[in-house]
Amino acid sequence: MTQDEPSIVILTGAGLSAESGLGTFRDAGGLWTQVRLEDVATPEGFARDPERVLAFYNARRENCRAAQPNPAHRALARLQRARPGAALIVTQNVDDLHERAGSPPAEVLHMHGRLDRTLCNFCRHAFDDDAPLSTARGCPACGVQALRPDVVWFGEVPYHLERIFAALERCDLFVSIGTSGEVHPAAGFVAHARAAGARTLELNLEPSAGARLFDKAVHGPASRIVPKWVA
Ligand code: BV8
Repeated sequence: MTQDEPSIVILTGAGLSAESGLGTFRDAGGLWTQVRLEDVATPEGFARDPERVLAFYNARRENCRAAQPNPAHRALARLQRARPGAALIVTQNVDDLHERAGSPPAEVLHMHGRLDRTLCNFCRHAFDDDAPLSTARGCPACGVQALRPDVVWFGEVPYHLERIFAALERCDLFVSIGTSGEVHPAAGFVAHARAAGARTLELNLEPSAGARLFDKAVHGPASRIVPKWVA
């Protein structure tokens, strides 16, 4: 993002990909209502039962491959292509639907990692890969059988925080789309942007946990309200 561009930071969450058929986490029927996050999205859960964790992520890799970007992803990509460098997407999502919709990869920060990358839990070597994960696969760098999805689990430090906070401090507008505002540090971004003088807008199916911190809100399905906002 260039220094003098009026800048927009757009935080996206699972609600953006809901209409692409990927589950959200905390809605009725959401992922965290089917499995305990402590069992499948923490380092402790992986240490306790790696096969169970890898099976959970292999299933999500399958769903991700079958999913298609929806009109909301495509509208955001149009905005970014129309104004190169002006709109930075910070996504909590681990799918690649922003990129497949045409968002420039350099303008999409996956703060919770990506399902289509694999990480060695032993030497931290990370690489593009969406083959089935298994405890029998050795790390291509160190050979240890400790491969996991390159996603940020609870208790782990999210990616790109320095660049995210620098963008929040400089942005004119902070937009939050499809997130419940329950997970930190992402849930604190709106307060950070406000403190730096940005206007704040929430586009969500319903008011999030941080709703009171937004100057404006539009409620409805992302595939309807996001293209209207971008237009
Ligand atoms: C960390 C990857 C230390 C894995 C995920 C205070 C400060 C700091 C930390 C904490 C804190 N309090 C608690 C913590 C610890 C913890 C945390 O936040 N716990 C929660 C449960 C209270 N945070 C952490 O552990 C984080 N790490 O803190 O490290 C640190 C921090 C900073 C600096 C140094 C050190 C790591 C958190 C990351 C965990 N990994 N994902 C995976 O995907 O399997 S998070 C998980 O929740 C999801 O992946 C998702 O990304 C994330 C947020 O969920 P949402 O995207 O919001 O989804 P949700 O279902 O909740 O909501 C969907 C929304 O969409 C709803 O509002 C719904 O109404 C709306 N919607 C639905 N359909 C539509 C729609 N909107 C529009 N259209 C529709 N059609």
